[in-house]
Amino acid sequence: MTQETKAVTILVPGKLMDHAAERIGDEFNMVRIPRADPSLITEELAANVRGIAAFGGVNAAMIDALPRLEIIASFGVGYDSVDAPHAGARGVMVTNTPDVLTEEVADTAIGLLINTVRELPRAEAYLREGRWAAEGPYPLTKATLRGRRAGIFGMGRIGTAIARRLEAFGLTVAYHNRRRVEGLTYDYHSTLASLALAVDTLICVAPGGKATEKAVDAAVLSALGPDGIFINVGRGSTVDEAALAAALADGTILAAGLDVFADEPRVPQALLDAPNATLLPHVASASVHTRNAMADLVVDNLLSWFSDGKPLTPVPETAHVKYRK
Ligand code: NAP
Ligand code: 8YV
Repeated sequence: MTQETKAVTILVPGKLMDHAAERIGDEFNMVRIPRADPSLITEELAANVRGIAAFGGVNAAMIDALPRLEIIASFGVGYDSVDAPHAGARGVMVTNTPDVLTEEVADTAIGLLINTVRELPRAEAYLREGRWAAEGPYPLTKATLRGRRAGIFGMGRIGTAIARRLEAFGLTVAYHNRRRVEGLTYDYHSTLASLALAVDTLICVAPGGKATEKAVDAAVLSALGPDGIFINVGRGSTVDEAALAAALADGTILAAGLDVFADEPRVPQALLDAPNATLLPHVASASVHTRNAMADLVVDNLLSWFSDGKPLTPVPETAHVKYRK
């Protein structure tokens, strides 16, 4: 703890992991409010807050309500709920938590893929319901991983970690990004539709936000085809959920595995009702080990900014923001 940072007021709107809150309380003058709502900003907060540690969204109005704000340290690698372009225009630095969760999220993506393809959660429910003893073996699964062609939508840090695992499982890998990744030998597709046509297993790990909104739509699902498996560990906003529910119901695709939804924690009834959907409550990074590492990176970004004058993991939209020293 330094005298310098102890005088700095950090606002924590809404919930934040205890591990992060304890460290922020030790190192800074931490103030908590129930949510990131500009109507909760008193004159005193407006005069003093220089940093935000955010688990959830921070919009333009919230940024504008804090004239002395210098940095928003966001919890999570995806920061679509933070208005980073507005922060950048206001000279406010935004940081996220890349890398420390990459392998965990990739592990979960593979687990979700296998659960979806081989119906393991349904097979376990069958056993627990006493049906194995009463009715005999669980039916053979229609799908297998064997011979599958995987396509990754969002071949970044996590996409690459998923691709490595898929290769080890014997699947072929192709991908779609806005730009080809130099040095990567997987087949590149300049459109999502072309990728979906070329593969039977589409894994979305692209960021949310306007640029990807409902990118996985009826046409993409139809291109994936009747043997198609769709996995989403990116953001729910990237999928047209009504089109997905319809595609699962009418056999346009075979099955889906989803960790993320457009309006969390609300999950559309049509997806809850779909027996061929495997659903998780946004848990891809949710181990104590990895969430603690993410929490540490949130606090370390604040400490680095206020002690050394620079962020550790700035997001591209605020890369131009002048460092403090
Ligand atoms: P990353 O390294 O920045 O990778 C993102 C990839 O998506 C990049 O390769 C990027 O390539 C591509 N991309 C971005 N915008 C695109 C667009 N409009 N169209 C096509 N491709 C696009 O990020 P990461 O660390 O791998 O994380 C990826 C995302 O995973 C996060 O943003 C977050 O939403 C999600 N996530 C979810 C969980 C969870 O709990 N389920 C956990 C962690 C992360 P180009 O720039 O060339 O397009
Ligand atoms: C977290 C995530 O669950 O890092 C991300 O982008 O989606 C997850 O790791 C989320 O950030 C918690 O708010």
